[in-house]
Amino acid sequence: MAETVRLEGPAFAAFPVHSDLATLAADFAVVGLPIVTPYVRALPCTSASAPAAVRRDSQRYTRLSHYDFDFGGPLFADKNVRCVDVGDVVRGVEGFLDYGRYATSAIRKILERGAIPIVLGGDHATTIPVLRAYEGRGPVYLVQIDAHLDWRNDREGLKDGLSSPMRRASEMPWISGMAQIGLRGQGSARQEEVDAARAYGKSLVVLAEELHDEGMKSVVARIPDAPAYYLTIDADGLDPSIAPGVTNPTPGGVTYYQLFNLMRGLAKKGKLVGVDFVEVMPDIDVAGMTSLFGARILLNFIGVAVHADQIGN
Ligand SMILES: [Mn+2]
Repeated sequence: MAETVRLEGPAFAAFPVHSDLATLAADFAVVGLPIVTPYVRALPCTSASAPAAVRRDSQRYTRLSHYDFDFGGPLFADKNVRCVDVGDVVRGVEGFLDYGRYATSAIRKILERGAIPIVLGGDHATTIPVLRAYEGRGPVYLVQIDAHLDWRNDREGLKDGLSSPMRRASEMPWISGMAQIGLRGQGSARQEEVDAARAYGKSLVVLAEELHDEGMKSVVARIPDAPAYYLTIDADGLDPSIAPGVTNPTPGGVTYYQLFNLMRGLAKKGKLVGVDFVEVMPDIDVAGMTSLFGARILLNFIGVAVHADQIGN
């Protein structure tokens, strides 16, 4: 069995659709992975519909030749940047872990074709099969925006769920370290998870309060230099005033310009090799603000890579 990739509905930012991964010829490939962790004791999760919501709201950002004041010119700098939407890796009757294997296979094919994955989750379990696809492409430094540590070894016996992505990443030899930015309040972590992250020794934890005190530029300076950075954005890491459509809205989160400055700072240090935006709950979102934010910030990710001359000609 192999994964099936297909798009129903509008493409992200009206990009061309190209679902045949074997013949992909792109700099950036948007892909939806509607992964939802099957925890029994958990709040309802509707992130399976998030890729469609982010794509819907991305239609507002299709004036790519217009002046973008956040970039001092067009978002893609009038360069030839090949962006496609490959669609979603289709969910069938297979189980959670088998679907994860399909996701890894799809991301691996995107990387083999030389494209940078722009991943629409899914809950935060999405990041685990995505990072597995980077095996052999390390070292990759992982940067996480999140309210939570996500370091549970397992929950309900499940090791690849949304409470465990950073723990699983810590076990991948090609992941050289991680910065965890925006932590605050309560999540699934207990003292033992905090201790485990500390014992790992390569996790730079930046509390939300520290970020607000010192500013993102100072935080970026603390992130180790690396040849490659992968960015995972949990919507609940953002402030709920700009991203309310999450299971656990927690005051004090990361702002738009902090996240934007993080991307620009990372692009000066190393190559941006992938991004995901996860944990959006479209059914409890407010006027689509969270999916709209996701659409904008993922376009910014592409724009930052282009403006840093990493991509395009
Ligand atoms: Mn998370």
